[in-house]
Amino acid sequence: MDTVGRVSRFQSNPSGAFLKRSRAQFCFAFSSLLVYYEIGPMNLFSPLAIEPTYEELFPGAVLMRGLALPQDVEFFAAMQKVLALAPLHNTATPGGLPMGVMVSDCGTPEAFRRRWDPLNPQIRKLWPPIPRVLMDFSLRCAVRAGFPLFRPDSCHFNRYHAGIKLGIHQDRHECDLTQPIVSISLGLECIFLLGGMQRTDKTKRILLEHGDVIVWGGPSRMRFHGVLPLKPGHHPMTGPYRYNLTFRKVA
Ligand code: MD3
Ligand code: FE
Repeated sequence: MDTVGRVSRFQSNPSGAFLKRSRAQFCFAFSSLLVYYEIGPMNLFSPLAIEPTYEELFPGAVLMRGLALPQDVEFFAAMQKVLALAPLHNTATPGGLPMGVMVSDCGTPEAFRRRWDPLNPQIRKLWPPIPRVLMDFSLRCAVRAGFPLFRPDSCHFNRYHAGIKLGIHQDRHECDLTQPIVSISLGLECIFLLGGMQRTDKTKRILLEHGDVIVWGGPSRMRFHGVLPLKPGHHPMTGPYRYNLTFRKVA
């Protein structure tokens, strides 16, 4: 398998066993003491026991697997609150074709005005603000990856289901390209394609799973990228969906 992903992450576990991030547990009562067991090789079944990685895919592109896991419930709840105020909607490709990905956004009025889409005139309401927990986390991700000056003004949400993909593209509509983009994956896994500065450059395949974070900055900010059609599946938190959150400074 030449996809960068699960295999390399889990091979580094000392037990050598293939570990899933689900948790198996049982309890029993023993002379009025409640005894609590986690089943598994050592304690590695606990999601919190798997350390995040720090992988520089290319200069400026840092993958931190599992970094969002300890706060995944909080982040998902914060996103759901935003989506209640700014519902997911369909979008179109630059060529006007319908895209399968459902999207929504939050952020400042300035960012909203910069992004306002004449093709989607029904969206007139200003965006809700970026929830505090998400803003704080995105700043910490950027600092870790070497971008302490990151000041996002918006967060864009993508939701995928089985069969939905995102074609190869560049993100070049933001004003200040010295600002990185921070991306968080939640829910079903996907295979992410990371290319070069030309659309036709060969791409690297990267498995992105629940809780993975990537920071895109510096010389990697303009790399072409996309997502292969999602495999059907069920995730305990997100059901049949994969969500991706991208924090940006757009205005
Ligand atoms: C690489 N989203 O919303 S996030 C997008 O998984 C987008 O939904 C994908 O591409 C998704 O524009 C990928 C990762 C991402 C975001 C920005 C990048 C990768 C990037 C900018 C430069 C290079
Ligand atoms: Fe993109």
